[in-house]
Amino acid sequence: MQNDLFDSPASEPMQFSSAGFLLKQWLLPQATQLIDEVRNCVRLSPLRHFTTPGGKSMSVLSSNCGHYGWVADRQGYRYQRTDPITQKPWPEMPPQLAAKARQAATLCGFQGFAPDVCLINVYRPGAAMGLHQDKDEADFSQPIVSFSFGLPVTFLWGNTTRGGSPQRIELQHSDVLVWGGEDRLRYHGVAKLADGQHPATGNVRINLTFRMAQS
Ligand SMILES: O=C(O)CCC(=O)C(=O)O
Ligand SMILES: [Mn+2]
Repeated sequence: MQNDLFDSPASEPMQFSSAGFLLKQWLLPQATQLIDEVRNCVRLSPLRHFTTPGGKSMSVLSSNCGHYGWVADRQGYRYQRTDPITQKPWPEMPPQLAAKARQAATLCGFQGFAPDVCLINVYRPGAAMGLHQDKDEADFSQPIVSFSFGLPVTFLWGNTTRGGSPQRIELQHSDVLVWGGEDRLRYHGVAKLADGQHPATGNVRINLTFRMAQS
């Protein structure tokens, strides 16, 4: 990737896998505004630790905005229209967030991406996400678009089956990952977040994962 001087946003995606792309600092010009939009959403549907079907509390704090939200509980993993805490629909996906997700997908060669879910993940130091596949969506022909804000973290990029040592990708504030096609069901995760402070988010990392749950 040719990223120019002075840390300006990437104009070209960096391809790290057959159908996996990294847009370095691509959201930098809009980051403050986009983070404010996320803050508004979590005022309406608060951050919470989901419990896995196995009964473990996830270390990441989560919420959603959009037509659907991803939830986990003792019954399993699924998408639903209402927030189990508020019993109300999830907050509307802020149009500016949806537009940037769609634009990122297009830039990486995925046309027609219209996310109906934005899973909001907030990592505090010590939080991590184990290797998993995103496979609760109806249509795997649509990509995943993932925004990172705040503290840096190591993203783990595995294989389409469990096992092997994952590729490590350093993610920074305002980076975007897009993966789809033959890489859509890759195992991926996030290493434990190191302590730190970031001017945009304080001592957390915010991840937004845009998906099309229904085709
Ligand atoms: O935090 C990240 O970068 C990844 C999040 C993720 O993979 C997920 O929520 O499914
Ligand atoms: Mn995932």
